[in-house]
Amino acid sequence: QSYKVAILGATGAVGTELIELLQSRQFPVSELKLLASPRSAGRTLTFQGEELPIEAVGENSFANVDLVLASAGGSISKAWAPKAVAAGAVVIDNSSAFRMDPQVPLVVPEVNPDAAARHQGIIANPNCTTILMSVAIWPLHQIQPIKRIVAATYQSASGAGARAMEEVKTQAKAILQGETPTSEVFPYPLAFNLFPHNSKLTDQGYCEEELKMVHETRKIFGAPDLRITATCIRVPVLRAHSEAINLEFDAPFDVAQARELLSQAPGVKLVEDWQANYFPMPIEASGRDEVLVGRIRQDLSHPCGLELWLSGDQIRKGAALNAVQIAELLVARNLLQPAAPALAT
Ligand code: A2P
Ligand code: 11C
Repeated sequence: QSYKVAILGATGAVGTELIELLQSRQFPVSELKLLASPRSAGRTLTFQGEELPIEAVGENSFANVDLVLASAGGSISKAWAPKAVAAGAVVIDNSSAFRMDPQVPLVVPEVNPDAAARHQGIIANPNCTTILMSVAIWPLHQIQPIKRIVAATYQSASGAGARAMEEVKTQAKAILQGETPTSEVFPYPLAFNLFPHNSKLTDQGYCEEELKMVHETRKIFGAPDLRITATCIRVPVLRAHSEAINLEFDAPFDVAQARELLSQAPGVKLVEDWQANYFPMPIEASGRDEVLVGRIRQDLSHPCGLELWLSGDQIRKGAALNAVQIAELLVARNLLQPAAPALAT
């Protein structure tokens, strides 16, 4: 069986990766629809050697579509996902629009694949920093429940989209030519700089990105009381996020056991050469499917603490790959079925 698939946001950083992944992973596509804003209508993108037209998303875009992979931002998903579901499609949504909706499963296939079975038309793809952290720490949480997580992130430009990636390159060129860089996507120049994540600040003193790590991780892990705090920082890296993660358990976690577990964990690649001071780096994570994890060590300040460091491709596992893996899971478990009409509205 093969499926009629639509990509909403096909021209974006995640959208173009979705096209590549459907092709390289040989997802059973009978027809692919590329949807974006009216700005892109009429342009084409290549899929399986064929030039496909990009259409402006509209009322008729989802007729007979089985699966929508949406990555055009929260407001676009809010506007179009319910319509796609009403038209009989299953939507895997990469935006934050539905993630915390109790009716909507939030899925990382390595962690909570069974949650997908509860879908009522929409399945949410978590925030990229949350996905990367979840894949790396879930195998440890299985052995000994994590009590508290303290995370600091080093997030690439790609998290803010294709224009943001171009902006950093343009800024870097300007600076190297002795010019003053300008910023449009980001609030400040990112090239040769860094700043706290540019998402909205809440009155708790955390930005939305930091709170996503808190709430989404709890939902994915089914651990509503897990204590999590995060500091999210944007760094001048193009497409892979890195994270320094401190974990606290009820009892000491043996470092050798943690290393052994992570060397075999799905979606993880252990990258550690202590002699060479060689650990995960964003340039090596870029373009790879696995989350690179290393620098696993005992927390000197706490007998029950463990430290680790990771880098993962924000566009692939942090977004497009996770969404395609969810789609593959739906196919494998025969869950790519329209929602019951009563639930679809
Ligand atoms: P477009 O290229 O036509 O603007 P990124 O996250 O890399 O910035 O990409 C955002 C994606 O969302 C792009 O594919 C973009 O299409 C799409 N998009 C933005 N606004 C709309 C809209 N109003 N309707 C449909 N797609 C949109
Ligand atoms: C970033 N994680 O790196 C963000 C981008 O909730 O999906 C994606 C925001 C989201 O800026």
